[in-house]
Amino acid sequence: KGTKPLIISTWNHGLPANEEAWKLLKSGKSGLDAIVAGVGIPEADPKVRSVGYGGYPDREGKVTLDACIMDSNSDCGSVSFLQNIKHPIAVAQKVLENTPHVMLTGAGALQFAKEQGFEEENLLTEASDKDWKNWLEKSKYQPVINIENHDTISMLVIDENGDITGGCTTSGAAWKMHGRVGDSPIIGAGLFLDNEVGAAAATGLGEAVIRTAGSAMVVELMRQGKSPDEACKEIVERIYDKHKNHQDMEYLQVGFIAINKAGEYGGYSLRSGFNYAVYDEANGNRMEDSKFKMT
Ligand code: SD4
Repeated sequence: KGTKPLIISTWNHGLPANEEAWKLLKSGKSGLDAIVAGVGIPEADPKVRSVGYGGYPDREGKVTLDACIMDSNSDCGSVSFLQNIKHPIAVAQKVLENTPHVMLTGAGALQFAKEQGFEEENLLTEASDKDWKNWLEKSKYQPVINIENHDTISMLVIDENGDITGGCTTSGAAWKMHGRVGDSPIIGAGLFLDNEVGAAAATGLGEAVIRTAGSAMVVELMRQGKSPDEACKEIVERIYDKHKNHQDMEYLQVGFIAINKAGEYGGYSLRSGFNYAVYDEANGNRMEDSKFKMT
């Protein structure tokens, strides 16, 4: 039932991201290059307030970015707490390709990015600066479900040979503490893949995804025979069980997307409102609403 190639990305900004990634994939570029170019579109878009340029800052007014990328050989690269670089996913690719390491963070990640030729720039737009100043008046840390906090872009790609790649990039939770790192740059939490099995990625409250090793678990559930939909559902149920008496429950949203080796895909979220963009040969590029546990 599956189809290859296939691209799936979280949220509405997944549509233009898929469009670009599909173009590259069809022109013979690697899954990695397709992902970097694809998610690079929302990264550069100031209207997308949860990724890259124009992303909401932390509570000190600093835009700090998290991203990671992984290929079919299980090679990965990640940057976290990176400032002043518009395309953290591209830096993550350089970590994968040009270093013996998997993760670089903060000042070291910035130093590496500059050595690789990336330019430093201010990522705090006037609009995000204004929203931050409004937030400061009350300084209440209480994310708004599906809006402030949950618009990471994660993209999973299976090419026509059945090789799988994935990437994830975000400005993280709005108004987070300075130095906070979410799930998105953590291999196994925000993103995971095993080229023998499939791939999964997360969006939503990173703390909950990290606590449960979310994306790694989705892939393991698929290894045991679950469909992408079933695997995403099972881990969302687990996250619910672990959090139902937790202070985070009130505003908790998490969503997962997944693909398997056959080119089947699926997704599931805790609350309604999550959607993802899917691109394949037969049906083109379109949005699909995720199934969910509760409203
Ligand atoms: C995080 N998972 O940093 C991300 C949040 C998200 O826009 O989905 N953000 O927790």
